[in-house]
Amino acid sequence: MVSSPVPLRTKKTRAVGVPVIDFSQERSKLTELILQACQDLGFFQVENHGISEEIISRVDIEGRDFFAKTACEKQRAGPPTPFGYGCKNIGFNGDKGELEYLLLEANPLSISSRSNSISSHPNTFSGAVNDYIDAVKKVSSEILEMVAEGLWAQDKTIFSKLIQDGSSDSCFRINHYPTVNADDDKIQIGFGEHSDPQILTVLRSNNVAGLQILSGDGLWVPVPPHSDKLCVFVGDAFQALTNGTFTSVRHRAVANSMKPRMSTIYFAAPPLSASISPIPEVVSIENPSLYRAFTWGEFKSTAYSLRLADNRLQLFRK
Ligand code: GA4
Repeated sequence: MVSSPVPLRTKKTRAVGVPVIDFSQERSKLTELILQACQDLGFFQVENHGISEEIISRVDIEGRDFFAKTACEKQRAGPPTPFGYGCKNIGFNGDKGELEYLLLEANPLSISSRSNSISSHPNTFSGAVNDYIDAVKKVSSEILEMVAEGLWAQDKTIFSKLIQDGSSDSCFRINHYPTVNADDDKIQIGFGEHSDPQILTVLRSNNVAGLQILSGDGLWVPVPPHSDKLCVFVGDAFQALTNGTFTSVRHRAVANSMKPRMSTIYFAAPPLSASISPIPEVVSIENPSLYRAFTWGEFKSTAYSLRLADNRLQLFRK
C-alpha cells in the first residue's frame, strides 16, 4: 500500500506530495505504483526495503569516521579525478557546492584498492561498502525488473541485466554536508540542481533535511528526511531507454544551518559499451524514438564535459 503522500509546503505555498511506496506489498500493486511514480515525478521513496540495519549502520560508521578526519588526512584519498575524495568542487567545469564527498567505482576490486587511502582499517571499509552496494544493487534490480514487467517488456531483465553486468559502470558516493552559517536572504547550495546521467539512483540519508526535487510545475519539493527509507531517482539513461515514458528528475541539496547531513548514493549504470536505445515496447508510429542511439560511454563523456545543471539528453534528441 502507498502511504498517503506527505503534504509539503514550498515557499510558493502549494502542497505537494512525495510518493512513499511500501516494498513489502504484493508485487503487482508494487509494480503499478513504481511505474506511476516513475512516470509522474521520476522519483519515489521506498519503505520496508529489506536492507538490514547492520549493513546500513556499517556503511554509516565508515562514512562518519572518514569525514571526521582532518582535512589533511582526507586529502590522501583525493583529488576526485573523477574518483576519490573531493571538497566543494564538483566535476571538472567549475561547479561548486557546500559539501565534501567520496566518489568511488561500485566494483569490489576498485573499492578494495582505494580503501587503503581512505581508512586505517581498509578491509572493514571495503567490506562495509561492498555489502551495502550488493544490497542496494539487489533492490535496484528488483525495481528495474518490475518496471520492465509493467512496460510489458518481453525480457523482464532488459534493464536489470545492464546494471548486473560485471563491467557495469555504476558508482557510489558518500556526501557530507557540514552545517553552514544561516543567512535569511538566500539558501546555500550543497549540491546544485541537476539530473543524474545513469539509469537509476538510490540514495539514503541521515534524518537531516536538504534534498529537494523539482516537480513538473517548477516547484522545489523538499523530500522528508527519513533514514529508514530509500530515495529512488530516474536518471537520464532511463529516460532514453523508456523513450521519454519516464523523465529524469531534477534535484538538488540545500545546505542546512542546524545539523550536518550525510547521504550514501548508488548510481546504477550500464557498461560503457552498452547501447542506450529505447526498448521496442515503448516505440510505435505514434511514439517514434526520440533520441538517436548512443552508448553509455558516449553519453557519460558528454555529461562530464558539461556543467552540472545542463540538460545533456537534449543534445541526443533526433
Ligand atoms: C551527477 C550524478 C553523480 O553524482 C555523478 C556526478 C558527476 C561528478 O560529481 O563528478 C557530475 C554530475 C554527476 C553530472 C555532470 C558532470 C558529472 C559532475 C558534473 C558536472 C558522479 C555523475 O555520474 O554525474
